[in-house]
Amino acid sequence: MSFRLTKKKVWIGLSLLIISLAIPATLLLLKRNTDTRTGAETELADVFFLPETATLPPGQQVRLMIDSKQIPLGFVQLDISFDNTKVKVKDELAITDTLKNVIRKSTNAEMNSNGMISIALGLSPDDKDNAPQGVIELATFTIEENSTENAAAMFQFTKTQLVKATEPVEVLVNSKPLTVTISKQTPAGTGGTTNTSGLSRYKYGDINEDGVVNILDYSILFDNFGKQLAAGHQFKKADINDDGTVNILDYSILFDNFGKQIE
Ligand SMILES: [Ca+2]
Ligand SMILES: [Ca+2]
Repeated sequence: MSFRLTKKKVWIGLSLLIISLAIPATLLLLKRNTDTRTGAETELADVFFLPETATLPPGQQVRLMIDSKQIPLGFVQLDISFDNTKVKVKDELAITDTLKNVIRKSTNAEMNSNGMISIALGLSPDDKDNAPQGVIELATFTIEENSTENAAAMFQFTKTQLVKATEPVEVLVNSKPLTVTISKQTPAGTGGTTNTSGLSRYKYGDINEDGVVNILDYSILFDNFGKQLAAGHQFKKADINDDGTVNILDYSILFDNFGKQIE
């Protein structure tokens, strides 16, 4: 009799033990799922324009860029609003072939009457194993002033939806607007020569300081892209803005001055 009681007690004890172990295990699993989700959300992609600021006139070619970091992209939808009483888009959007399926693309007439640029692009099924990632140029367009007076305008992202190529998950996006200044005063130095007024030539993208910003400077920047160059490094000047890393910001400065003579 006493043996049976003991056996019963053992069973109860075991059951309690299993339950008490199961609760923390479940909690741990739940926590791990939450952690995984939080981890995914920290992968921020940047959506931006190059250059980041423009002064009109004359017209300025603008590149619509994404830096998806390590995330392969399968689908991108972007809406960009602008004040069509101050600026206008010249010609049609030129879409690159990064994401080959053009699902939606505003026409020139739509953009200028609505003050809205809308683009939706998708990965071609043929490219499924070769989805773009990192710094991607999505499209280019040219902007012109639509005002006879000095003015300021912005191109702002009103919708940014990026979807991973590998799973139907949205990527969080950090977007930066394009700031446009319309200055009706004749800009100085339109002859293609930039006076450094005491600053080193490399600050304008002339990395090898031979007096012109060209493909040689580009190749130095390209070779050192992503690197942190120590003081005294042979190509330290590829870090044009001196922020410690050769990156898209330096590329942007070089791009703005490409072809110019630097005095
Ligand atoms: Ca040069
Ligand atoms: Ca830099």
